[in-house]
Amino acid sequence: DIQMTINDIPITVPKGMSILDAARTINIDIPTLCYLNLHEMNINNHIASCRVCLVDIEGRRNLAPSCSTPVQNGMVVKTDTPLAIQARRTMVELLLSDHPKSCLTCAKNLDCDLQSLAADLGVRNISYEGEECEFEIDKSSLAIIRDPNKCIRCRRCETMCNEVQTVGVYSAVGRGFETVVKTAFDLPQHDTSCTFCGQCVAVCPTGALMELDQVDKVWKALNDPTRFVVVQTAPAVRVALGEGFGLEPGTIVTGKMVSALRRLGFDRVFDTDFAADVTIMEEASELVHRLKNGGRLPILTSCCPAWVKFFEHQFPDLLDIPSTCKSPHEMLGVLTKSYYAETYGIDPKKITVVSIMPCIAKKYEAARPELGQSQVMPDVDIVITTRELSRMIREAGIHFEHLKDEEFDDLLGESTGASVIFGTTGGVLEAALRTAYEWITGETLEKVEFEALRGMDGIKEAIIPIAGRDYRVAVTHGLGHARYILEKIQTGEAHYDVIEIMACPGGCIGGGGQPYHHGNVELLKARANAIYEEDRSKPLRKSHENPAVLALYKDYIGEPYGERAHQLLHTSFTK
Ligand code: HC1
Ligand code: SF4
Repeated sequence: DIQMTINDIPITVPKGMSILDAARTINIDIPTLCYLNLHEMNINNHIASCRVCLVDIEGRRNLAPSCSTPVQNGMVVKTDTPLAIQARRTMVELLLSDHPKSCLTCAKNLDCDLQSLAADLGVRNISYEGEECEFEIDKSSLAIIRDPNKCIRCRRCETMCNEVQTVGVYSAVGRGFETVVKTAFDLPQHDTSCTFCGQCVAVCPTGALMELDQVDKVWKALNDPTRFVVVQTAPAVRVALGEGFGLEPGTIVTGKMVSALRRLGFDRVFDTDFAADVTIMEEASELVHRLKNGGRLPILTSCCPAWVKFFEHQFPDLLDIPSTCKSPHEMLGVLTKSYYAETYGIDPKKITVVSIMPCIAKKYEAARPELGQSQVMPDVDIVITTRELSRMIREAGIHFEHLKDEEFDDLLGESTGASVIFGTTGGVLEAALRTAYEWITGETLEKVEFEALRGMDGIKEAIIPIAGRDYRVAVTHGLGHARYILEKIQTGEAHYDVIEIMACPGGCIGGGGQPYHHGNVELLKARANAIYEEDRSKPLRKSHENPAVLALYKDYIGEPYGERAHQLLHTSFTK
């Protein structure tokens, strides 16, 4: 252990800790900008480029960046000397000198790290005259808008994309004021191997990386009297939406969210969770089918569109192993336009399906041509993120915190605890095991919690004995971890039966469309705990017990994994 003082407070901290983290142990927050460190997931932006976290260390001539300077025995650190504070202010002034000043109309207004830092440091003048750049804004993709003019070269996006996701879309080019983070060969984002996971957006401190805003499209549909507008909400949205209204991370707002959506004018409010239960019916059947017929294992979950795009680009030789199930929100879309429409005699062409997702890649997924009946009638018409929904609720002047809880609409609104846990890493596999166990053994599974699959470790593995056979299963989140495990499968070093893969750290709760996680693991844990709490509160916790799902199969689909199920609920992948 190391003994030292920070602002005259003596502390003992472990060797190797940074001064920044040491200060946080005694509730002293040194401002940061480029810093990004998700300790448990081994995510760290080493770059120390912004120099905003400078501190005074006794006996040293220069100020030191606290994020990258390790603690030492006897160190005497001051975080608040006039010199340190002035140096930080200068750094921010330099950043602002060539930054657009259009804060009022910036999509990141009031949610921007640079803006709040300038406010906290009381920057009132910008003493340096920098020249603003004039880069083209990249609007090529259906998911991400990239405005290099707002880039402050912190390179968090680069660390996220290159080291955590191992996709390698970005790199910094140029020197000094001319430096900017760009795609390789300056290609439009759409033409790169970007998976649209949105993790670069989740950690960008400014408005340089944003989701494609589709709120206007939703308002237009809602105000078109000829449209029957249906909305569905993903599992992870209900444990994060409240943050947009000042509620604690991990507050469950399912009922308020439903109420808000009705007030916004949606004709029906459905739950993606219903379709997550359907997904389990299909995926567990597919697993049993592969086991009976000697099909290729492992089976990989296919509900995360960023992960799907990743393996299409990076592992084309493995395209026969993912489950062919569409993702739950796509299933809910197609079921609305078939089962629901036929049951109530509504013309499916008049239905607009809007998905509220924690995810940016779902925007791109909804536009995939195979996910719908021709381009004319996609399964899902518009996708907006959790953040976009909070903006809509605010635009409508709804006092979210004061809303009374309401229930989802019938037919596609009922769900089990198994579907709720889809929203956090390990949940899809746990849900599938709850059903597969009972189907394979014919016995009741008493203990539904699979603890080994829970938590924030990047790769989780377990051996699950079912009816005399040991099933080797794994869960990964973060695409780098997926790559690691898939490469082992390619070389034959590892053998599994089932693997759950999610692109975002923490799974959907850490999605690129959620209130910004800023790389805070505690926040992700609070959301995950809320997901498990919601699961525990449900009277039914196994997908195959959902009465509305059983009715769907009895009245409309027939056998799970049968002919009609294939037509509606399954898809294919492209090299
Ligand atoms: Fe997800 Fe899914 S869990 S992908 O993580 O399978 O986005 O929440 O909606 O579709 O159900 C996201 C979350 C979500 C789908 C489901
Ligand atoms: Fe990389 Fe994901 Fe950002 Fe695409 S969306 S650039 S894959 S981090």
